[in-house]
Amino acid sequence: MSQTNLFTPMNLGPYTLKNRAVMAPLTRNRSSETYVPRDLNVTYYKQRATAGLIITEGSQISPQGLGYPLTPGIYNDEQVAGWKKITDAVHSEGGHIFLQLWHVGRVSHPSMQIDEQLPVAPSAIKPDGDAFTYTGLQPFVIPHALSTREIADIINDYTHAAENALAAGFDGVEVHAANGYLIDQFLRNGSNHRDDDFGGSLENRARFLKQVLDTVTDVWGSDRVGVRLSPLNSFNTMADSNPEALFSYVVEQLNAYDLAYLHVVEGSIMTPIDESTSFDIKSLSKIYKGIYMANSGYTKQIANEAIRSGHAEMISFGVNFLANPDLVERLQHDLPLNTADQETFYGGDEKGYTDYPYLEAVT
Ligand code: 8OZ
Repeated sequence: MSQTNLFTPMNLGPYTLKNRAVMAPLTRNRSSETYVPRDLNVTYYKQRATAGLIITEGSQISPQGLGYPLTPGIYNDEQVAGWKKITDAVHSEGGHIFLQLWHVGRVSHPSMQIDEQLPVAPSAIKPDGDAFTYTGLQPFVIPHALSTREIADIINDYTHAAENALAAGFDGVEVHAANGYLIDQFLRNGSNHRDDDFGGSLENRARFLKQVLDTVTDVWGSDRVGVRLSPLNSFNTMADSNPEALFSYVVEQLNAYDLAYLHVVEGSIMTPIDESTSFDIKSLSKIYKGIYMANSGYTKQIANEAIRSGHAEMISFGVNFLANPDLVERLQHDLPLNTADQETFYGGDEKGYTDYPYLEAVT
């Protein structure tokens, strides 16, 4: 009997995916100066359409959601038209593509905001370190703590962005609730000190995520919406007093949504895991009843073990997809992988973006 592995097709919501190897969302800072996807971005995504599923780089839901140079938006018609070229190209290759909906919250800088306004957050707590601005690194500032009225406005921005993603021809959307951005800032009590309905108890801290999911699933139907969490990631000064309790609760709540998938960053990016509060992250996949997508340092062998053991149904690959447009074929046939060039990860042109060679070109 054949065994399910990374290369076995699967159903995801209404779709049949060619395999379970997913291109993870990767910020590449190569949109136009008006945050519109360009032809260079079309080539990049088209090259990677043999992934079972592509999840795009984070796309800000509003000008306020911006925190890094040249990341593409999904809040105006020009951006929808730019993304449409990408979804058409990926579909023409038989691929599937979800857009990642992103709001950075406090991980921004007044120089990146309309009228030099303060970045927003659940509470007026500054992250450590510097923002990446158009004039280089600048220290983070104390963000503006959102009023409940302003929170409602952001939920409306999510609705609008979700509608735009539908108009742009995506197959679904992933809600970015990971890596220290706005939704994660609400979830964790290191960044959320509110004493209203959006802070304090686990129920209250999860309320913003649930309101986002309520509206996004209204637009898309729950089976075309995924969500990404990073329970152990300390990037962007994320901390929680009891991440196991928090994320066990959140994942239980997600069961009720019947989503396309839950995507978990099981490790940390950029910064080390806080060992004092870490827990057995694999336990979350046991709590979750739907499709679980695992991320962080998976090789073909570990991916296949995870699928075989029932830990995960799908595995996402970041750096390896960045450097190997034909990653699926290379993994399938145990062929060598291109090495990723860190210098060209964030910003630049086609170098380190669309010029990684395919196997045929490897001698
Ligand atoms: C690295 C650099 C900039 C942004 C994330 C969107 O961590 C990001 C990101 C990663 O999810």
